[in-house]
Amino acid sequence: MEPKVVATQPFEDQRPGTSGLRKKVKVFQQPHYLANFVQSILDTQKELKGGVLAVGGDGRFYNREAIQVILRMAAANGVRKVLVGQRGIFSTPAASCIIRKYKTQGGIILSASHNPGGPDEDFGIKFNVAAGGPAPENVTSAIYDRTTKVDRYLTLDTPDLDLDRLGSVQIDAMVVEIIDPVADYAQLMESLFEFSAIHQLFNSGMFRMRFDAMHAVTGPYAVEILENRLGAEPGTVMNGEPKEDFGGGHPDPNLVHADALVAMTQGTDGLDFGAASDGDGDRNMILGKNFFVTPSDSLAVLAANAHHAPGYKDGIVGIARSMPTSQAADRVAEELGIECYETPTGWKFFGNLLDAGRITLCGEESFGTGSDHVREKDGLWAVLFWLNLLAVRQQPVGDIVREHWRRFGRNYYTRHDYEGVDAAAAEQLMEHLRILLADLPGKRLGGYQVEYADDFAYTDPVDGSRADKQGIRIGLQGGSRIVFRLSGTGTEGATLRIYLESYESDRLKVDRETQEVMRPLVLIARELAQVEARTGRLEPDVIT
Ligand code: VG1
Ligand code: CO
Repeated sequence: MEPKVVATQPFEDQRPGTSGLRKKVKVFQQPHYLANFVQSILDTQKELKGGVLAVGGDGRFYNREAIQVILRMAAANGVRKVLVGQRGIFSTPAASCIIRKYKTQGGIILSASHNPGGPDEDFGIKFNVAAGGPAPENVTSAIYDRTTKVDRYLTLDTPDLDLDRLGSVQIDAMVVEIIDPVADYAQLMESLFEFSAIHQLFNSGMFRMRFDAMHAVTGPYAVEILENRLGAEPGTVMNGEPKEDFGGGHPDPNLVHADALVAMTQGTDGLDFGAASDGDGDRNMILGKNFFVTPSDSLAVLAANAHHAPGYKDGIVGIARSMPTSQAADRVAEELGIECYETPTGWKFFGNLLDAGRITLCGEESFGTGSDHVREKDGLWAVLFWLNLLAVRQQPVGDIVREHWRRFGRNYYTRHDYEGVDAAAAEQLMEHLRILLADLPGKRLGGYQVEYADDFAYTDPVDGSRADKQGIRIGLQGGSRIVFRLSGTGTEGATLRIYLESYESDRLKVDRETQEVMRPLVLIARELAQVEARTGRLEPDVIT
């Protein structure tokens, strides 16, 4: 069949952010908008021609339509074969698993992650490379450059495919294989964790848990793994039915948006364990009875206990954390005598370190934890890792973390988000801070001496590539830090993130209330950045 050549014009706003291109659904629904971006991927990623591509998404509104567009364009552009998740579903970590396992030349993931879904909400698309991870900066730049010039795209006049039926079909010369989105991923999880020990824990009659899939993509994965394979009682997975609008909720696993789950872990009758994942299944929240594990602590605890899980029994080679993530993991790395890397925000920066075998574990403060088993952060993986740990150590979540603090000290940590701020005002606030930087070192802020202040820049130790302007970092004496960044995933206005960290080495002072401990730093940060004057906001919208 001859491809149909459609004339088009560039859109000016197709630069990928922290994790792909994210816009309102209405933006994606404009004629040619999605097609332009997909053609730009196909034009720049030459190995896709004659190669294999994985395609799937988090099931949100517009997922199915987008997949049909991508399939026709892939066929018209000479892709040999596409692996598609049944019903158009792949969680982000499962997509990474599929790309690696079947050695595809890359994958297209459709998701706006933790952002809400529905006709008036968000959609997103990103390209993952053959190693399974999000495209690195040079690839996203090439795709973006192409979007500024693209003047035609190729497609075919073929009917929609039935995405619900497993098996192989063809679009012209291209094979489309519709596969079970869960099986390969579940098998990978079985190879990493001690399923028999977790099974026993679930059947001990002494352990009660819930997993909140938030009506997002992890529902079918969690039901298969936790209930079917590990024998958790039916109903352990709540909100397990993926919905196009996530049931009207915000599929973001944190104390604010997963409040129903949080409530179930509280009180004398609280659950022993609660966990949740986000829209596309790459984030995780871990709760114990009356206990919230910060993502930064979670990374550190998993690193210190990795040898308890079969997949990591020989130990870990190194750790990486994104810059705003607390330095709790650094202390574990130091004790283990392994390297700890500090990278810019976004999982794409971990790819080279993982590929080069320099790190085994990595994580971000934004509820992201992962390892070299795939090239994305992985929500259910983190949950299973914790369950493995609980099964082996036979201790409550809170005890494990408190023990960790007594051993390593505690990095008190909080993030304050100001959402939907005027974009120009947010840029000016950052600019104002940049101007202050040079004079800060040596000065006193509140009771703290400033040790360093910079706009974080990163040189990748593997390929030497450089990323500038990755956030304002102010290091205070004693290991405390204030970090300012603007979000690169939002679709409306700007989101200002203020990350605060305070280190406590005194073993007797590690059980205090976080917001109370952080109060002085919060005030310093607000004053320094002139938050109220510049944004009109007295308090943040979300505190995590
Ligand atoms: C946020 C988080 C970042 C994460 C990114 C993608 O980015 O801060 O740590 O990697 O979301 O997460 P930003 O630019 O808004 O701060 V998600 O679960 O896509 O997948
Ligand atoms: Co996500």
